[in-house]
Amino acid sequence: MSAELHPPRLGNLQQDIEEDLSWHFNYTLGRFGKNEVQSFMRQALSYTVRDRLMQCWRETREARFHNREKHVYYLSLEFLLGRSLNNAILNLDMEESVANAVMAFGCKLEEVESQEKDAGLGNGGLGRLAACFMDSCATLGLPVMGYGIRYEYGMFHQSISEGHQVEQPDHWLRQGNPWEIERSDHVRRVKFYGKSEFYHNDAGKLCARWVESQDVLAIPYDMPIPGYKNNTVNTLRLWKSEATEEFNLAEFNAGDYADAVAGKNLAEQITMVLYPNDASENGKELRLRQQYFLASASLQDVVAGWVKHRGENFSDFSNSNCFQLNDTHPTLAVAELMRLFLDEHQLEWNEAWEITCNTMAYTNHTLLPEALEKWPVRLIKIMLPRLMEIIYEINARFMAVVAHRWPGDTERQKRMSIIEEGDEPMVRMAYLGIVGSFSVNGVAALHSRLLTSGLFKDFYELWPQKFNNKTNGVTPRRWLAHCNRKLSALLTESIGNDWITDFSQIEKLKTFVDDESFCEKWRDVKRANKQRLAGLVKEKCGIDFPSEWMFDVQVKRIHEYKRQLLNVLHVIHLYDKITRGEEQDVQPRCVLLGGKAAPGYVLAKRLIKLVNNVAQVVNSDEKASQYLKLVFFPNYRVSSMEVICPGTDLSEQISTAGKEASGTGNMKFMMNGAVTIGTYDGANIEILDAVGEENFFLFGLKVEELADYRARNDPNQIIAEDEDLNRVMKLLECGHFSLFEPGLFDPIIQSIRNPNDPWMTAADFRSYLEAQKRAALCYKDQSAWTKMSILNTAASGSFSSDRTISEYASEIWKI
Ligand code: 26Q
Repeated sequence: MSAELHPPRLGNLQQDIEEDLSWHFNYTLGRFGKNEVQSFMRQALSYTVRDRLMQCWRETREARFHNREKHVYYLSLEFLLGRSLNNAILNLDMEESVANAVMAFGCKLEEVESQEKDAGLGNGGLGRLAACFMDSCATLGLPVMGYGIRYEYGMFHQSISEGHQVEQPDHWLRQGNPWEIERSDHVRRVKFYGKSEFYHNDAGKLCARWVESQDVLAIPYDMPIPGYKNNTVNTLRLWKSEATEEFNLAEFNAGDYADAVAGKNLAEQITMVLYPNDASENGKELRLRQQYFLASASLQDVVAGWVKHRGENFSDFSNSNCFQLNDTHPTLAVAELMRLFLDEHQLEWNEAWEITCNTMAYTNHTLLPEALEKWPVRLIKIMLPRLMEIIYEINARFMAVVAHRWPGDTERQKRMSIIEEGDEPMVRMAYLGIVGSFSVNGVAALHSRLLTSGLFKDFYELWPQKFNNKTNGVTPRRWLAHCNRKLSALLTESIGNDWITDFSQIEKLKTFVDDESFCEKWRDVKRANKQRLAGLVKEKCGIDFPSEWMFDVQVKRIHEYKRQLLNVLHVIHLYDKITRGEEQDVQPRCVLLGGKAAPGYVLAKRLIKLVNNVAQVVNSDEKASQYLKLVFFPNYRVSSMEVICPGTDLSEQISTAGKEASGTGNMKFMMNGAVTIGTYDGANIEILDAVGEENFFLFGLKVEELADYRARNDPNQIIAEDEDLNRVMKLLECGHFSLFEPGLFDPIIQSIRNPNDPWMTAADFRSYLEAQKRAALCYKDQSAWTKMSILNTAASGSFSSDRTISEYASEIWKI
């Protein structure tokens, strides 16, 4: 290493980067040995790249502050960022020089990048959407800041033991996180428990205050969010909880020093772990504490900034600030902003309420009634006494509005009340969100329509103007430019490189669909990506995926409504067909399933076991394995999707119609040239509209048909009358996939045979099978398939999160 070191010079030439790497090895990391280069390159490089963001980060902040621009705050309990190093290098446009500099130290950039742990601070779609949105906001140069929680442990690590999911803690910060900067100068205090008290202020006004509370400190950690080659660096601020100094003061004074220090745990627990639950809420007190902790710390942060620069006049607050609530998880923000205005800044109710309602906007991400968040009044009363009073008052005034609009309609009042009455009165978080916001949006056209005609119908009748749709999108930087280098190069070679920031340009690809040499290049790229994926599958699962076979992929959280089961039934059907001698018309295929099950979701975990058992039988069958391979891909996460989606031919989006709010994996696959087999659900509908029926394998009952069908659904009869399904069920029921554990799959079998099966597995089986046959047939004609693949990428223009964010910016945020 160079003997004359100097502080980082921040140049972008290979030599500058090499020198800065040496600097960080020596001075930041204190690593002097040559043999330490391999192990510490990732960290040295992260600091080297981070240095180059710092100036832009400061300038972005200062420009925003000087211009007094309206700011948006994206409040989310989840930000599923994945890796940062690759993203920063891409956005700073320094890939070549970095790759060469790293090479000069004997390392390969791709390997260095893959040593970074994913920031897995989210469960799935909702958390990854927040991350894509942050990327688009920065790339569009919008003044948007994210607020979230710095979980010590992110989404659990999934390993598979004897076919079962085993959860292990994800201590992602263990090797340090070069992408965060602690900002102890912006600490906030968050109150819990205690009680409220009324008093007269200096002006003689009756005011409330929250006393005898147990406070927790919120320490902000800022992460840079670089825009794509535009010198913008936005901020994601994540809060960590810490005990206050006077925490357990009494015990300190009583001499119980050690016990008192141990007691700090209680405060520090708040941000310890992400709840790995992505649908049915489980009512854990700690989860509520997390939600309030985020809402309170973030709002205090924004309000304190306001007071510092504008003083106590809040009349312009809603023209300058907007909070976008990512589902109901942070909706206590509505009541918290009221508390800050009323108690800390002594505004009158009406003024405070008007500002609050004009500042909050709420996004809904689910139609499953069981996933609608509710918290016991009893719990909120104890944990957040002042908030509960404010929620009661909000509700009382809202009930008056309802009574005025529908005089005498007490049924409707009951239905719409923020407080659900009963033995255990509950606060309905979605209703608090709707009442306290000026905008309520769904995440795909169908979903938004179903919200206004179903779950939120009463509210839509009262305030139609609040409701709108913002169809989800994904960032083409990570989900194409970064993850699919080969396709990116081909795209840029043929249509230029504007598509990276103006994804509507991708449409130009259409003109190449009849260009044979282009099609050949397209196929070459797909083959290379399939080989890369096959390498990963071999490494993780020990199974060979021949790259000429069709790669059929379903990766997402494991859920009954997503119907991974339907996929498995199809695989069993293919296995049955091959083993009974009808292999001649089976298109050879490699089926990959992956995803995590919530640790308490027994049926979802059993499904994982089923996939593994079927895989065992199929892959070890001499004949079947000549046509069919099945794997369960362990620990599916953002960085695995970066390898999986470019290597996929067929994208499985097979939810029960009306259940998947949008889906976003569907968009990542489409961009990368996979063809979708899917139901008429969520954003699939918009994908289908964009690409045309002839380039999409549509199947299954539609929402409108389902309601009718449910009443007469008779799975047992369907099974009896469908020879193929009957054979599949027989294999399952005779224990062919559970030879040593009889009864293992009984709960799954029962769910298929259940006449009230909410997921309609048997009902959609035949139609799914037919769609699979069409897909297989089409795949045999490689030239036809390639055209479909090209047309899918070409039609994916509107599924960029840049388009989504532009709509949020102009229609909701007004920035
Ligand atoms: C709530 C309370 C307590 C504990 C956990 C939760 C919780 C956490 C996460 C509830 C739901 C989630 C995540 C939901 C989610 O990811 N929804 C998905 O959002 C995507 C982005 O809009 C959509 O594309 C998917 O259709 C939707 O399922």
